[in-house]
Amino acid sequence: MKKFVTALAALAVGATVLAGPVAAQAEEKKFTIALIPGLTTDGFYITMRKGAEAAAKAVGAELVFQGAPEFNAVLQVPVLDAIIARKPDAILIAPTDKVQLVEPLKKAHAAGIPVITVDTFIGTGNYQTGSGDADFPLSYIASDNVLGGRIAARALAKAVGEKGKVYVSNVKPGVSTTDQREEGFKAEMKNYPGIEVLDTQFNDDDANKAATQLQSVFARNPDLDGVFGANLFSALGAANGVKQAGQSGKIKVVAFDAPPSIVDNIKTGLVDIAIAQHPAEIGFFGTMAAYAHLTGQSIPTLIGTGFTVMDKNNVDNPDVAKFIYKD
Ligand code: T6T
Repeated sequence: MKKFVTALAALAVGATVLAGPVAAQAEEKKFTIALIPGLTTDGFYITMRKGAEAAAKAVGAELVFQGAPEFNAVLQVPVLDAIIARKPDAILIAPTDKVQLVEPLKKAHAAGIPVITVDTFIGTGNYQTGSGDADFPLSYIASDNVLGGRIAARALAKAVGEKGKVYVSNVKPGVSTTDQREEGFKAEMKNYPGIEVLDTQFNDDDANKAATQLQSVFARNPDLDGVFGANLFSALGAANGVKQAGQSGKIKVVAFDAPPSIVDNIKTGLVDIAIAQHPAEIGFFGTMAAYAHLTGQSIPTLIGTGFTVMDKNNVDNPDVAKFIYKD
C-alpha cells in the first residue's frame, strides 16, 4: 500500500512537472521591447542598452536595439517608422527633439504600441496628465537634468575660484536633457556674481566643432576661465580644445557624462569633474516599466535615476569607477 501511495505521489509530481512549462507557455507571451537610442555609437546609450538587456533577460523578453548613426531627429524618425512597422509590444525611445518627435510617436500610440521615453522627453515631459498633445507616453525614465546642470555650475564655480568667465558648450536647442542642463547651470550661476556666463556655443553633437569653438571663444576672451561641456561630445570636444589651445589645467573643464576618455582626461588634469549619469539604470528600469505595463501592472509616470560625480580623488574607487560608461 505504501508503495502504491508513493507511486501515485510520484505520478502527481511528474504530472506537475510536465504541466508546468506547458501551462507557463500558454500564459507567458515572449514580449518584444524596442529601444531606440539618441544614436547608436555613444557610450551613454551603449551602457543604457546593457541595462535594458539585463532586464529583458530577467523577464524573458526580447530587446531590439535600433537607432540612427547621429543625434538627429531627421535620421531618427525613419528608424522609429521601421520599428512601428515591426509591431513590437512596447517602444522605449530617447527622442532627439522635444517637438519633432511628437507626431512620429503619435503613430506608435495610434497603432496601440505603448511608448515610454528614456533619457529625453517630448512636450513638457509631464505624461498622462490629460493636457497637451504630447502626454501620451506612459513614463519618463531619466536623470534630473536641471539638477545635473546645477551640480556642474557649483563644481565649475569652485574650480575657477568663484570669479571669471565661463561658457556652456551644448548640442542644439530643442533637446530636453541638454536644454535642462543649461537651464540648471545658468540658474545656479546666479549665486556667483563674480562669474560671467558667456554665450552658449552649439556644436550639433560634434566634438570637433566643440573643440574649434573653444579656441574661438578663447581667442575672443583670453581671460576665459572655464567651460561646461553639457554632454559627452560637447565635453570631450571642449577638453580637446583646451588642450589644443595649450591651456590644460588653466581653463577649467566640467564634463557631463563619463566615457573612459573623459576619465583619462581627469587623471591628466585636463578635466576637473565629470558628472556620470546612470544610463544602465535608465535602460533597466525602462525595460522593467514596459514589462510591468504589459503584464497589467501600473507604472509611475516618472522614474528618476542618479548621478555619480567623479574627480581625480575618487575615480579609482570601484564604487565610483563602476559608473564609467562602456564602449
Ligand atoms: O548626455 C547624454 C544624453 O543624456 C543626452 O540626451 C544626449 O547626449 C548623451 O547621449 C551623451 O552624448
